[in-house]
Amino acid sequence: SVIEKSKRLAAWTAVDHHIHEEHKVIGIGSGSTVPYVVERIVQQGEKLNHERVFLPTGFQSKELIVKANLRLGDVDQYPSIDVTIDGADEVDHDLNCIKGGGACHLREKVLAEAAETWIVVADYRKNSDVLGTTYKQGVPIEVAPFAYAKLLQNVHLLGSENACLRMAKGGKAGPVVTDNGNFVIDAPFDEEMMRDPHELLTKIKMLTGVVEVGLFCHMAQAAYFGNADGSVTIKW
Ligand code: DER
Repeated sequence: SVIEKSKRLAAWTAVDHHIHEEHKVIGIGSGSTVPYVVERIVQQGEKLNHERVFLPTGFQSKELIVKANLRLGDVDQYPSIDVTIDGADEVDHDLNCIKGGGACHLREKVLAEAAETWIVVADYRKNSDVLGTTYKQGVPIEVAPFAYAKLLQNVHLLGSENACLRMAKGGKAGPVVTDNGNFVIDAPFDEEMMRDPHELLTKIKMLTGVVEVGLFCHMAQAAYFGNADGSVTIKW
């Protein structure tokens, strides 16, 4: 499909621009775009990849690394990462991202912060101006299960009347449970609040029981978007 082609285009271009011989410790994000990142890295050859270690941002990311026969590493052993490449749900004009559509944003943010360079890859649907314009499900917030009901109230008071607990769809009754054993609250905020994502991030993060917030502000060095016409848009 056009969207899959644009994901591959973004991922291949980002790998070609940012993953070179000297990069040995590489963070792999989560979602449906990063498989194309791994695909392109594998094409750099076994010899080069045998000298590298790849750190996952969750179960799906780990499976991707293992299935590609790449060397799996642990962030405990490699706290400093050369490059991490990850997807996003939406990217604004300032490279701020909504992340967490896949409920992996805690480990994603740890590996994003630990990386010398953090690069976002996405299809054209994610290329936005103000967050919340295209990704309407709300800011994903990973929360401690014990605190979720109280947090829902506090997130409502903060300005998200429609905030709700993310329920599993099919295959499991009850809420989505993250790789860390936590719940996710999706909290839509109005455009006014989404125009200052860093301010919003700070307010949400201060609420008791919040584990991590799916707003990645001032973290990306560049974002690559594949377009339907076969071109690539790079924001930096
Ligand atoms: O959850 C995340 O942050 C993932 O990176 C995900 O949102 C990216 O989505 P994708 O499937 O469009 O790459």
